[in-house]
Amino acid sequence: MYMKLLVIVLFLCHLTCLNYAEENAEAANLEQVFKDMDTNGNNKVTKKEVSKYLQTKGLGMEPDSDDFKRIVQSFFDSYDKNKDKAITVDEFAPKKDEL
Ligand SMILES: [Ca+2]
Ligand SMILES: [Ca+2]
Repeated sequence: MYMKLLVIVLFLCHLTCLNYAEENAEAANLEQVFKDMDTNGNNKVTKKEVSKYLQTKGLGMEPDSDDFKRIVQSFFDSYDKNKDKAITVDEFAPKKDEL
């Protein structure tokens, strides 16, 4: 069960890695994923929004379970670079010209 979730997190990380190597189409995809996660549209994705998003992906996990919390936490650790407990679009889908 945990392995399955880990694969999903790795897949999301992989999407970000692709963003560095591939054309802007990949960045557009990431921005779309970001918008899907940012349910209140304030251009920041909170842990709560990540949890909701992952749940809608049909993981079939209890939101209060330790495994699920661990997944959300590792997702956050990967993307929240300045540790302000919110992921911005720049953190999630960095633009090439900022590298
Ligand atoms: Ca938000
Ligand atoms: Ca942040």
